[in-house]
Amino acid sequence: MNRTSIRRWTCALALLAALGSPSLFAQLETRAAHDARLQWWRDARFGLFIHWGLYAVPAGEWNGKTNYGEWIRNNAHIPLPVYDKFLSQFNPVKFNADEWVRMAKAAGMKYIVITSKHHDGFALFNSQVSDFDVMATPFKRDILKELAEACRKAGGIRLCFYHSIMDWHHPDYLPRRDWETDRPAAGANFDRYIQYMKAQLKELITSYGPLGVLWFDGEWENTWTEAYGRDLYRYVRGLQPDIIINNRVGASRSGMEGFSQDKESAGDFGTPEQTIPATGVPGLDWETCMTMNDNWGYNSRDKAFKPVRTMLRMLADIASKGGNYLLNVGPTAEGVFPPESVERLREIGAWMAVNGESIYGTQSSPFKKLDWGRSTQKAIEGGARLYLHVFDWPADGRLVVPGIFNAPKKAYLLSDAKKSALSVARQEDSLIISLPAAAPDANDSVVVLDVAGKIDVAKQPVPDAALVR
Ligand code: FHN
Repeated sequence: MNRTSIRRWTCALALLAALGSPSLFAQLETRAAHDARLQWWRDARFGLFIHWGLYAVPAGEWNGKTNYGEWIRNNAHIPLPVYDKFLSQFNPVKFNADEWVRMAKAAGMKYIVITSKHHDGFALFNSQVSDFDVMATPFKRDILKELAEACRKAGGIRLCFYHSIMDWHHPDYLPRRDWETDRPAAGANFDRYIQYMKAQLKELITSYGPLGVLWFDGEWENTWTEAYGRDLYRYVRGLQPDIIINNRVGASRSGMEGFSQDKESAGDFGTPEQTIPATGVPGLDWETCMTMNDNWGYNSRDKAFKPVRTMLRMLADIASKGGNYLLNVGPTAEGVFPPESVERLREIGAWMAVNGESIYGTQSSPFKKLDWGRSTQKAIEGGARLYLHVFDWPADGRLVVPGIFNAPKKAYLLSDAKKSALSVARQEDSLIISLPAAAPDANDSVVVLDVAGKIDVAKQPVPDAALVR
C-alpha cells in the first residue's frame, strides 16, 4: 500500500469509526484489497506461537499439584496478592530475542505470535498504562521491543501479538472469577476496561513497528459482545490498516473448531484450536493453533511432546486444506525454549529446508482423499504443479494418483536437486508414477507432478458446509 492509499484508507476508517457501521466497513475493503492484505499470511502457511509470562515461574506446579499451565492462577485459585509475588521472581536472564528468531526462521516459520498479555493481565512489554508489566520485574527490559528489533534485523519473519480480552487482574474487567471472594466487583466499569485495553493495543500497534497479526483470545465471557468485537476490529485496523486480525476479536466463534457462525462476524480468519478441520473450504482463511506437548504455558513436568513425524504430517494435512499451522512453544522462566521444543524445531526446519516449496504459497489439494498422503498445489505456466506428500511409500514403487485426467508433463522428487524425471504412465483414470525403492524422507517424501491445463480430477474435496469463516 502506498502513502496515498494509506491516507485514503485512514480517512475512510476514521469516517467509518464515526459511523460505526461494521458492514459498511467490510464493504469498503474490496475483495482484491482483502486478498492483498492477507497474501503474505496465506503464503506463509507456518508460524510460531509463544506463550510466555509470569506463569512460567511456577512452571505448572502449585501446592503439590503439577498439572497446571498458563491458567494456573485460575485453576489453582491463587489470590491476586499471592500471584503478584511472581513479579519479583520473573527474571529471564537467559532470554535472547535473536536466538528465538533464529530458531523460528530455521524451523521454516514465517511469523511469530507472542503473548503481549495473556488472561492473567501481565504485560510482557513496557506499558505506560499498567504497573503489572515486565518493567515491574527484576528483568526490567521490554521483551517485545527486543523481539521486534530481532525480527527487523533478521528479516523474512513477521512479528505478531496475541492479546487476551479476558483479564483476571484489571479491577474493571468483569466478570470476576467465581472463586474470587476477595475481589468484589463493586465499582468495576467494563467500558473503562475496554478503554484500558485499547490504550495498551495502541501502545503495541504504534510502538513496535508494523505488526503482522493481532491474535485476540479470551473473547468468550458474557461481558464481551460481537458489537464490542466489531468496534475493536475497526479500532485496530484504524491504527494499522494492513494488519490482519483473527476471529476471536468478536464473539461469534463456535468453540474449539474455531469458525465463526456468520459471514458478517468480525475477524479475517478462523482459529481451530488443537484440531484440524476435516476439510478446507475454498476461499476460507483459517489457522490451526497447536501445542507441541499438552500445555501452552511452560510446565516443567509435561514431557508429552508430539513426535516430529506427527507435526510434519499435520503441517502437510493443514496446507493440503488451505490452512495455516501455528505451532506453540512455552519458554521457561529463565527465558529459554525447552530442549524438546528446540530439537523438534530443528528437525522440522531440516525438512522445510528441502521441502518448504511444497508448503509456502500453495493452494489446497484438488483431491478429496489420497490413501498414501496429502497433496498441495501451485499454478504454473500452462498447467499446475502438484506436490504429492507421500507418508506411506509404496512397497511396489508405484505411486497411484487416482482420478486425474490431466496430461502429465514431468514428475521428480522435490529432494532431488537434479530433478531427474520419474516415469509417469496413465492407467485408466489414474496416473502411475514409478518411484525409487527408498523414500527420501521417513516422515513425508514429496513427489512433484506437473500437469498440463486446468486441474481436472474426478472427486473434488467436499467443503465442510459448517465452516463459515
Ligand atoms: O485460554 C486460552 C489458552 O490459555 C491458550 O492461550 C489458547 C491458545 O489459543 N487459547 C485459549 C483457550 O482456547
